[in-house]
Amino acid sequence: MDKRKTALITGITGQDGAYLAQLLLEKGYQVYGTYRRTSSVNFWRIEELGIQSHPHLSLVEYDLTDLGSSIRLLQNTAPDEIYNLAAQSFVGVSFEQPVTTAEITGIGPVNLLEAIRIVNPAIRFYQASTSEMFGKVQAVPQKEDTPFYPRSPYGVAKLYAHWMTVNYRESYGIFGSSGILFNHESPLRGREFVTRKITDSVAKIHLGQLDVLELGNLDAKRDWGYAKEYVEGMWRILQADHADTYVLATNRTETVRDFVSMAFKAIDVALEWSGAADHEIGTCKKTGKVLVRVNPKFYRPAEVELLIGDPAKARKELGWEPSTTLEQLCQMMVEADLRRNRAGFSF
Ligand code: NDP
Ligand code: GDR
Repeated sequence: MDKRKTALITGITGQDGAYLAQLLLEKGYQVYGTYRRTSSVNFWRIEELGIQSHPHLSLVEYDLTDLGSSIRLLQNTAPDEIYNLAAQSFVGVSFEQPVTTAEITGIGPVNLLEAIRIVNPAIRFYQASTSEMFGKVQAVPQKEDTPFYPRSPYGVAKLYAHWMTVNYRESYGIFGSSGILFNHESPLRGREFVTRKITDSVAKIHLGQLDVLELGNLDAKRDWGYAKEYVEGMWRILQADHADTYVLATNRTETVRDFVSMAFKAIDVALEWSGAADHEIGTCKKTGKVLVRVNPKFYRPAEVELLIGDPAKARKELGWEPSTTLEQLCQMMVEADLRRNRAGFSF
């Protein structure tokens, strides 16, 4: 039997880290997953997936901003593949903490690339690049050769890490690949992100635990897919013959407003929208009760108005194709949040 492959996942406490760990364990990998030291444990996602005690999963404390730790991490875990998912990943916060975001999301990956160069240049490296690098619309749909124009400190930091991955590939022959992933969601999505904020709030409204859902820009359009399918794409990217850059997306875009209506539909509530953009409201068609309200405090200093990706290259070269519809995804998320809120806890 072949030797068990070893994968290192940075950011296993996040949405993608948890799903990717589950996938790689199913594929027979030895998985090392990194987490940050915090004052309270943060393992709810791997617990929810039931993999926290898997015999082939080891959790390692690590901070991406530390070069020495990055070198020791690779020496101690000897991975065949690294999936760098760790990041300050919330676009909204990046406007408030641009320097921290640059250090973690921009420079952090370079610590890993340097560690690969020093410890073992044969390690395959996946960088979690993002559709936020496209930012201000330059072309529709966006694909691998669409010009970048990031609109947030997060997008700028990710673009730096993206180009550094390309640069290490071209300069040192390192197998460094980037997945330019469009938004992907799931019941394990953090509650600060808009889809999960919506599904969690809809569940709370249904259960009488919340009156009104407050949101920012309802006109933003996003290409939302299902995270579980996207981590399969990450794995395929590292199994390819050569290192490269791939877009993963669904090629469908909807507004935040559409997603809100969809989530309320999942609890049999039809919404009616009215009012000007910065004080728009969504009311229940049947009762007239206000259930959604725009609060400009959630607006961003600069917005990415429209994202829609073209995943043709990934389909052709990797055989990757998403199949879960946005309606199915939304339903799945509302159901999970109803279950959690009924049980009296929601992370
Ligand atoms: P999450 O925010 O859910 O997870 C981010 C992870 O990074 C967490 O485990 C977090 O740890 C960890 N982390 C943050 N800072 C550090 C640090 N200094 N050192 C080590 N670990 C750190 O993100 P997702 O799972 O949604 O996304 C995974 C990656 O993919 C991210 O890089 C994100 O930017 C990128 N991406 C995500 C997309 C999406 O739609 N989800 C789309 C495109 C790209 P902790 O739990 O302690 O905070
Ligand atoms: P995004 O995701 O910025 O695309 O980044 P987010 O869900 O935060 O925002 C999507 C859109 O919704 C609008 N919006 C709101 N957003 C939040 N969070 N909260 C609100 O109340 C709200 N109201 C409206 C936003 O303005 C935006 O237009 C995500 C992250 O996972 C990144 O790490 C990743 O790289 C990209 O997706 C692709």
